[in-house]
Amino acid sequence: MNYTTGTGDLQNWLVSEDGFRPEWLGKGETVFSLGNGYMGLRSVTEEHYANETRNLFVAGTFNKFAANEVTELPNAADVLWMEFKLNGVRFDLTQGKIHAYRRTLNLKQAELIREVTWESPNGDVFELVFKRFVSMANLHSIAQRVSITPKQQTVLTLTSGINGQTTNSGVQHFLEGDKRLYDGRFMQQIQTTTESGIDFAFHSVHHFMLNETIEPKSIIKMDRRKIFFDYSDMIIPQDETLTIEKYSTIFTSRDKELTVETTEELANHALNVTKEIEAMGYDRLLEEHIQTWNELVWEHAPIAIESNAMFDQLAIRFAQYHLAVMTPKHDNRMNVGAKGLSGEGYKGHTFWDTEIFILPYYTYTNPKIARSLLEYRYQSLSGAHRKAKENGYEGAMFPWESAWLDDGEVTPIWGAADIVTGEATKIWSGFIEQHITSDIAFAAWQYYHVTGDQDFMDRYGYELLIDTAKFWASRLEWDEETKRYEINEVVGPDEYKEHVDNNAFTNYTAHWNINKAIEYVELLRTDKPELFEQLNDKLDLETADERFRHVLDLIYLPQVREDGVLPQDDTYLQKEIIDLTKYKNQENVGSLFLDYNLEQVNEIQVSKQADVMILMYLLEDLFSADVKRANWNYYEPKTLHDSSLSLSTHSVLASDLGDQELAYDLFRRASEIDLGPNMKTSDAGIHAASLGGIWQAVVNGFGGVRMAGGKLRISPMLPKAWTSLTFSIDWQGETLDVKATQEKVTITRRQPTDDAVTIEVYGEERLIVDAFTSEVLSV
Ligand code: IFM
Repeated sequence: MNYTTGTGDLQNWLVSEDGFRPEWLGKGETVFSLGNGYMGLRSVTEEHYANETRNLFVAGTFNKFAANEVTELPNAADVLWMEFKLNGVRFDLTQGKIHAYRRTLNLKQAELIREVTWESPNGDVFELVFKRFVSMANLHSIAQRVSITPKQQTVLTLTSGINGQTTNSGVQHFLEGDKRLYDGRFMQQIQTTTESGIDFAFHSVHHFMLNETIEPKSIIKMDRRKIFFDYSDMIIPQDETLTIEKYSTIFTSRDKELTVETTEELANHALNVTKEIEAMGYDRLLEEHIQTWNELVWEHAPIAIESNAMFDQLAIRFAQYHLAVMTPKHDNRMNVGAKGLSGEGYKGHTFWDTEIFILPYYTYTNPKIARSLLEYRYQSLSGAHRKAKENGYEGAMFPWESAWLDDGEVTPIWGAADIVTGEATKIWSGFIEQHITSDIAFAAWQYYHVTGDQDFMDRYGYELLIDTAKFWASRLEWDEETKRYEINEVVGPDEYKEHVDNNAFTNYTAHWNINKAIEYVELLRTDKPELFEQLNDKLDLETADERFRHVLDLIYLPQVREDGVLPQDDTYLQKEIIDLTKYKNQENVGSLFLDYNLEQVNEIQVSKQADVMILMYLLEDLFSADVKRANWNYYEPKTLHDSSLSLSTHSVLASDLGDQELAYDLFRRASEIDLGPNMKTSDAGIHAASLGGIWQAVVNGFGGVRMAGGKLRISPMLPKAWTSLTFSIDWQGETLDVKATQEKVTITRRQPTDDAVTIEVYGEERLIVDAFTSEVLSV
């Protein structure tokens, strides 16, 4: 990967690859993936290669292949596909000679460009430029432009169309459906998912130009789940350029904004849109697309890092780019997948990754989107109730992995091979990784305090907070011997410790959840009697409240030892300590499993990811700086950061502890999870949570932004490498612009009012009317 190809206005906006390596296809497919939250398109090349993974996902269109499989996001038809024959030779970069090659993702324009000079095995030379984008302005459109300039007169043959033979690793989620050609040019393929019955309408059309529009000789063909054209006998004179444009649209019967009722109406609408976008042409479509990106992302929440390390600015833009590509902002029945919309990994499912890692980005910069993502959780309460009931509990027990709103739990049961037993490893998360419930409650509370969105609280927030607390109150187990409530048999955030008792993160956040519910029941009772009555009817608040108050002080909260260490669970600190050097310095994550199976790992003091440390980040007021440091010193050396969620959390914490250089090192390592030199880490898709975490490392870490106890704190501390950091955040309905340097920070209210805003800056509460500047002080 090359990060320095952008110059002038495009400095720190371009990510490039300078060579074609078939064994590294997955990296580029993911890192360069395109999308608009409605759909995500893996960046495969037009022409086919072995080991490629051609993926097109439309958010929220889940399907279940068979009763014993879990719901997953189906891989839709391939509309990118084009096969070229140049003077009778297939265009194939594994053959002949590559004289020049560069593929670049322009983050600003969200456009992918591949430039190749290729010599075919028979000695002919061609310059080819491939461009494409997935429109942010028209969520259903994909535009491609291919320019071919031969160095000798050339006869071109092209096969191109819609290929619905795609699968999810062999699983076909679509019925055959109908195919049809309209007006001799517009290809149509209608397919329906096998179980969920969602109709997909795919359309593609080509447009050819050689100085002027041409109509090459063509023949339409159909095959199983496939419709395509064979174009032949296109003669391109030496040094002239043939441009081929391909416009495709994807619509589904899940599209909320459509008023169509039948598949036929859906298909007609889609066909009309395809005609419209073809008429607009690539350049106009691109212009609109760029403008929308600017409005939604680059001008909306710009972050500027002045640094001697150019990579840092690129890294935060890369994170913002992919967050926009993966987030279904158009529909509150959908959420973000752990791999966004860029790969089959985790089946398109939503995890706590959204609430704890991604949501803060939106809460602080685009509350509307944050609210939409939280509304998804509210709407999935039925599944959470079912899961609670099935497990003998009350209230809302959110699934560890989520797909459809009312699905309940969709975590697969069996995972990777156990190297000792030779059996598949059981995935316990869906059964006992339960902290997701308080994570969602926490995120709703955080959203409320940062945005001040009372309407959200009245409609959804109080209910979410109380219903989740009801789950915890029923989940607690009374221990007669110790006379306390415990939470046993769980997996905490550290997934290398299964079936543990009293995981600190789980117990503390459950306690926090119940405590908040008590506060809100009281508030409703006194200040909002009508809402109290409504929720009482639904949740039986009186009984719930009684239980909350009874259990609260009896919940066991593991206590810090004399040396300041908080036990991660009842047994972690008694487990064997081994030399982890080899695994800490690993090139690929999970190297521990080449030597141990999960059962053995369970018995070692080794962590996959932040556990106690993330507790100390989220509930920061409960722990002193000394305790945080002691726990860092104890747990970090035992943490392999085998989950991509780990490094960014550690970076924020290192910032909190005043170790900016360590924080910077961790920020860099987090940024390299997808963008770095390891060419295998991103094969299954982008690391969505890590990208949200990178934003947190910058804004919550170096930018020192935090909402604690309902109050805002902004106390930036930059790493040495940075001269300045500029960003803006939304705080309770207004925008604050923050510029921090090594010496001072200036906070400016974009829409000042007479009511001053209170912000804690370096330990002092400041009443800011329009702007405030402070010297940088260590915290
Ligand atoms: O949610 C995470 C989990 O914390 C670690 N394993 C991967 C999941 C999805 O990203």
